[in-house]
Amino acid sequence: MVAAEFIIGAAKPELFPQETLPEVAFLGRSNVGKSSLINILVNQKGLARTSSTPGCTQAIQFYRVGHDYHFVDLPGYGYAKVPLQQTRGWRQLIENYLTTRQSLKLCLLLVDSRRGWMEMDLVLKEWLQQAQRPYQVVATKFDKLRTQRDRSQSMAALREGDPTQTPLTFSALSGQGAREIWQAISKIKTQP
Ligand SMILES: Nc1nc2c(ncn2[C@@H]2O[C@H](COP(=O)(O)OP(=O)(O)OP(=O)(O)O)[C@@H](O)[C@H]2O)c(=O)[nH]1
Ligand SMILES: [Mg+2]
Repeated sequence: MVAAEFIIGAAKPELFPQETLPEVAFLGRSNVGKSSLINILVNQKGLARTSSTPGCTQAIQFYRVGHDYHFVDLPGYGYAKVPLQQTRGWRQLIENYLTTRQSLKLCLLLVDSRRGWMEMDLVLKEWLQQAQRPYQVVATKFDKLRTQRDRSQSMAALREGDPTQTPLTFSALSGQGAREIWQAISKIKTQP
């Protein structure tokens, strides 16, 4: 068990905390389950705020996880009701973070296993590849796929969208997949 604590919600780069620990960033559409995944990984239900209303996480939320990592909850994208102006601000903030952050060691790119790759996911994935940012695809809400056939189809579609990856599966309901995600995180160096 690790003790995790909230550091800051940063709506501008000046507020990003010092790069003292290697960082794991959680990226994906609004409502895909980024905050829920963080809570399960650190085993603290209310640490990252989750909501059935998309667009819940606005600023970049930084958490310290034990003495080993920062977990970074990035605001979700692709939610139609967020005003365009806000979308632009989001892009700038995220791009700033992703391009400048030296302590960022791993991006977990979350994709809803029922929906598969959406346009913005693919844009972000290609962006990560070009920026040479190491990333791992995580298929979320896997509990919602009831049959083996649905699960296989979902995985096949995810692989097709990114043949370089073996997606990990995750369910925040059961916790299934958390161990494998921790294994992926543990591989990053413990030095910034
Ligand atoms: N069934 C199921 N529901 C999930 C799972 N993960 C998240 N949810 C639900 O999906 C909704 C959104 O989850 P969040 O973790 O808040 O999603 P988010 O990606 O942080 O969303 P934003 O902060 O808006 O970008 C909540 O109602 C969660 O309870 C899962 O694995 N299975
Ligand atoms: Mg969130």
